[in-house]
Amino acid sequence: MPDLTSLREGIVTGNAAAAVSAARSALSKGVAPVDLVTEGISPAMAEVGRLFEEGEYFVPELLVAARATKEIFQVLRPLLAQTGAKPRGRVVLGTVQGDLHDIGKNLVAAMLEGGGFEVTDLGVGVSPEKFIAAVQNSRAQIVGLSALLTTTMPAMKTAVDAFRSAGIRDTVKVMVGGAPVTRNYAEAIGADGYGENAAASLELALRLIGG
Ligand code: B1M
Repeated sequence: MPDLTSLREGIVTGNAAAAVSAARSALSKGVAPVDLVTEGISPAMAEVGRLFEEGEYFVPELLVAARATKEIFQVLRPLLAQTGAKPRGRVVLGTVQGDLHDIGKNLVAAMLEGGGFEVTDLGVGVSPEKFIAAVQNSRAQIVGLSALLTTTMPAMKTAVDAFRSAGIRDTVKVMVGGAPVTRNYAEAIGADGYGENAAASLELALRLIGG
């Protein structure tokens, strides 16, 4: 596997142009798009999070790192999406109401697409009603909820309860994840599974559809 140091450095320093150029170069050398996610973007954002927690980075640094990540996704997403001919399954995905974090959710989307799923990504701050409408329209087998704040985790339970009230709970599997979310929490709110990271989420999604 070619060295992905300059890709990670581009993200950590918020140099989007350098990060995208390193991503393109790695792809041209045969690195699989999925490996760019797991070996490049994921560890780089973990490093950004560490620097933030240690007080070395502040919100502006987080934002430029997030922007660099998004620009790489623009290159990766079409490549990830074209890997499977017929989708293995359909997933509706979003960050719950009140929460604007989307980097982890985007990694999960990329990994699912790479694994052959058709993903409807509803973005951030998604209301239960919007999740319900998307599940009904797309006839998704799985709905994925992401939350990064302890204050927005309860919105996951609100969403699961709303799925039950709307009569779709038995037709769709619920997968949850995000840094503060745990397996116990997932069970407590009646979700069907907890994805610890993007790669584990793909395995989970395959399990949930019986694949
Ligand atoms: Co925010 N933020 N942030 N932030 N931010 C955290 C989460 C925080 C832990 C930082 C800290 O204080 N130490 C803290 C939360 C504390 C808490 O709740 N206890 C926090 C806070 C407080 C806030 C604000 C309130 C700050 C403020 O304004 N005062 C504010 C809230 C805004 C809002 O949402 N309403 C805020 C804002 C922001 C930015 C906008 C600046 C930026 C987000 C940019 C963006 O996403 N576009 C940001 C960032 C970048 C972070 C940290 C530094 C990094 C998050 C990240 O991208 N991680 C974060 C600190 C940290 O996590 N160390 C922090 C990398 C990403 C790859 O990991 O998202 O965990 P993660 O995703 C993983 C897994 O969790 C899992 O797979 C992913 C890939 O492996 N996963 C799933 C995620 N979703 C999944 C769904 C699944 C399955 C798996 O199934 C559906």
